[in-house]
Amino acid sequence: MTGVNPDVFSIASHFRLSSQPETFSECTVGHINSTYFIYCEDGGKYVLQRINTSVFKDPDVLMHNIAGVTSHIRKKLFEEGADEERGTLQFCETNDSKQYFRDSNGDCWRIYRFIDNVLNLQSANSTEVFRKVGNAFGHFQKQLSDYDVSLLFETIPDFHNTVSRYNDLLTAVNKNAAGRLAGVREELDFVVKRKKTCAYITDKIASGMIPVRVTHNDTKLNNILLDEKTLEPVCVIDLDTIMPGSVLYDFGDAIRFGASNAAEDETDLQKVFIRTEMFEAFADGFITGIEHSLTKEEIHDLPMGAIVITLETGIRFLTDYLNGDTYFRIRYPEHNLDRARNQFRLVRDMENKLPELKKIVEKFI
Ligand code: ADP
Ligand code: GN1
Ligand code: MG
Repeated sequence: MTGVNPDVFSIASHFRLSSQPETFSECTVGHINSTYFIYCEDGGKYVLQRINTSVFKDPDVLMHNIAGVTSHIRKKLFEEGADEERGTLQFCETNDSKQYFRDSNGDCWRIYRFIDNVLNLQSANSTEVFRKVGNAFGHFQKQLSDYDVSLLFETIPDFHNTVSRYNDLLTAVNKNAAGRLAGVREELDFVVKRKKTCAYITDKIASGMIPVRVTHNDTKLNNILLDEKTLEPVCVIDLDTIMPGSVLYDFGDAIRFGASNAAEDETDLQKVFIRTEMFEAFADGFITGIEHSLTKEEIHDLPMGAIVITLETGIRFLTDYLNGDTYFRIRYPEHNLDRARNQFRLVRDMENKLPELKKIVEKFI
């Protein structure tokens, strides 16, 4: 991690920080925003982020959502007697009391207080830790269960609408913008065969079979900070996609990333499979954390949630590959294709294990 962006200090000068920034480093975790850690003369630490405005088109709406949700969570932390400083994200305002700064290029920047003595994991290596992570995401969900949904804007319309993600893929196929279509026939075939699966959650929401809640929508393991010594969850971060949604999204996304035996871009597909013991640990923690307030239908559908969200993520990677890598940050030209293949392999494995996964969740009903 090296500091390369020469504008960091000048951007930081527009914010009310504890003292003068001395050094900074670039954070390479995360596919969407650009993140820098700033270290000040007095020991103060901050997280500077360039908001990806081609993904989040309206930064005002984005910051409105995060401000509302974090102050709600802060109240809950106070009531619970928990750590209000470390338990949720806190902004630093700009010198003119705004929540973000727009520079002369039109780029939008925000600063969070740095939460210290934490780490984030790229893969779950113990059921004990992953159970706690499940518990923390479940608790987060519970904390927001009385948040007024009407206060939330949709920061990315149809974010987890898997049917529209499927249609986006077909549009990308028709355009073939990057000329890569010939190389993805097998992957397309895999998706087309699962067209019906794409409608699984959307249909259930539309018919009222599963409720709409306030959901995080991006519950990968690296979006939760853990205490570096105890590995206890400290703070759920990356709140850009908090929107009305289904609990199946949050459960499913956490499983596809954390319960997989391999990273989401592992190319040795033999290594890509769902670890059922991790699935069970997360499910246990999540259902306990949400204080057993899931409906029977929701619990029953948790395994399908994991399949649909993994399929959806694969579809999104494949779409981006066909579009010429305009959305996700990549490290090499075939990165999105490798990610898509990986996700599809995981889908296939979960489909094979579906009876076993269903048996696991039935225990929690
Ligand atoms: P992206 O949307 O690109 O994933 P994130 O908001 O998840 O961006 O931030 C990227 C990374 O920066 C996180 O995975 C985490 O390691 C680090 N990070 C973000 N906010 C904080 C914070 N307040 N304190 C400490 N580290 C943070
Ligand atoms: C992105 O921002 P990050 O890296 O936490 C993406 C998620 C995907 C994920 C795949 C806003 O998450 O939806 O599931 O990559 N976030 C956005 O790793 O699109
Ligand atoms: Mg993130």
